[in-house]
Amino acid sequence: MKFIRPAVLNESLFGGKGRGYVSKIVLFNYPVPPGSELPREYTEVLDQLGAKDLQPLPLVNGVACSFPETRVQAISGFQHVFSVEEDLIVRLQPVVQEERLALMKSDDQIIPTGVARIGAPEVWSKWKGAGVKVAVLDTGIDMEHTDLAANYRGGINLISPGRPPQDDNGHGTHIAGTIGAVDDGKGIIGIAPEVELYAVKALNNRGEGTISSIVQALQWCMENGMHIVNMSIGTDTPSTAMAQAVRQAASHGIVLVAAAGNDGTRNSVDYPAAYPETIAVGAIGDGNDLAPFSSRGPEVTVVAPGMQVLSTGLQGTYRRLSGTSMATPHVTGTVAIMLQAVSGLNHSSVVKLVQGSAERLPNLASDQQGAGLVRVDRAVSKGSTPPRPKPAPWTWPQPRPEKFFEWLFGPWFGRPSGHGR
Ligand SMILES: [Ca+2]
Repeated sequence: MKFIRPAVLNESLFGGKGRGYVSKIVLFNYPVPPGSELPREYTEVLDQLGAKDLQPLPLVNGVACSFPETRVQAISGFQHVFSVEEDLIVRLQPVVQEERLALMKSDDQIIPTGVARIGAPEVWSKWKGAGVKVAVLDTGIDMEHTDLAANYRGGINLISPGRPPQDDNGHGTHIAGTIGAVDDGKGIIGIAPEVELYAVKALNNRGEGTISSIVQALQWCMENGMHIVNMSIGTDTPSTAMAQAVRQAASHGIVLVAAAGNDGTRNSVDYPAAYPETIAVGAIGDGNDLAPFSSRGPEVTVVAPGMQVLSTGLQGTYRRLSGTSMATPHVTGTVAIMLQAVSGLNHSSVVKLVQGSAERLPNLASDQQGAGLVRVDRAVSKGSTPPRPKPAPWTWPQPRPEKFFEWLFGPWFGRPSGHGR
C-alpha cells in the first residue's frame, strides 16, 4: 500500500488539522484564478460546509482543504463542483539500500555503470545538457554536495514554505546525481553533467507528499520554465486532480518522466507513470534482465538501469540504491541531452525519439521493457540525422495531346534517330 487514509495522515504529515476533519481536493467547473483569492461562489460553498485550511490549486481549477467528516457527503451536491477526491498521500518509490556508503577515491572520477550502459560517455564531447532546466520533484536536493552545487540553480520547498528545498531524506539527492553530477574529476559524473538542476521539494523527510503538493509542484514547474520533470514518486490510486495537472504540464511542453513502480507484478504501473502523458520507466539490473521489483504493464515506455545505482548522498557522501526511482533519472538525463542536441523537438517527438532509439532487450516481454533500454547515444544520432528526401512517386509520362503520336511512335516514325548523322 502506498497511501493511508488522509484523516490520519495529514495529522501526522503537516502537524494536524484537528480530529474529525478529512483532507479533500475539490475541483470546480470554472477556473480558479491564480493568487490566494477564491471566487465568492466557491468560498460560499466551502464556508457553508465548514471547510478550513484552503489552498487554491489554479492549475486544476481546484482547492485543497479539510472538511468536518460529518459534512463531507454534502459537497458533491453543490453547483459549480466538478469532482471531490481525497487528498491522498503520494510517496517516493521505495528503494533498497544495497550498501550504506560507497567509498570513493578523492582523486578519481567514476562513471557509474548505468551511465555508461546507456551510452552517455559517447555524447559528452559534444553535449552535456547545458541550458536545459530539470526539476527533481522529490525530497529536495543537497545543494551543498560538491558534485551538485555547480549545477544547482534553485527551487521551492512546498513542505516548509519559505525555507530552501534542502533534502532531508537523501532520495532526491541521489536522483539529482544520476541526472547531473558535475564533471570535475572527482566523485561521479551524471548523464548530463552541465544541466541546470532545480529542487522541487514536494515530499517530506519520510518521502511522503500529497496529491495537492504534487499539483502545486507541477504548477511551479510550469511557471518557472522547466523543460523536464523527474517524478520518482507514485501512488496506486488514480486521481482526477493529478491527471489534470499532468495533462496541463505536458500540453505546456514539459517532458514528464516517472517511475513505473516497485510492485514487481503484472499490471502494477503506478500513477503518475500510468498516465499517457508521462514517460514510464522500469528498471533492469547490470545484465539485461528485468529488476525483480520493477512494475509491469502496457504503460511502461522504456527501461533503464536501476540496481545498485551509485550516486550522490547527503553530506557529501555517495551511496548505492536500487529501485525504479533510480532508473527514472537515467531517462531524464537522456532527455536533457536530447533537448540540447536535437533541434525542433516537442513533447510528442521527444517521447517518440526515446522509444525509437531504445535497445530492445532479447529476453523481456513488452509489458516489462516497453520499447527497450533507453540509449542516449542512439537517441542523439537518430535525432540529428536529417530526414532522407523521399523519392518522388513514379508516374506515367504525360505527353501533350498534339505530341501523343510522336511520343508513342517516335522510335519508329519520323523521330530523328539521334545517332549524330
Ligand atoms: Ca564529479
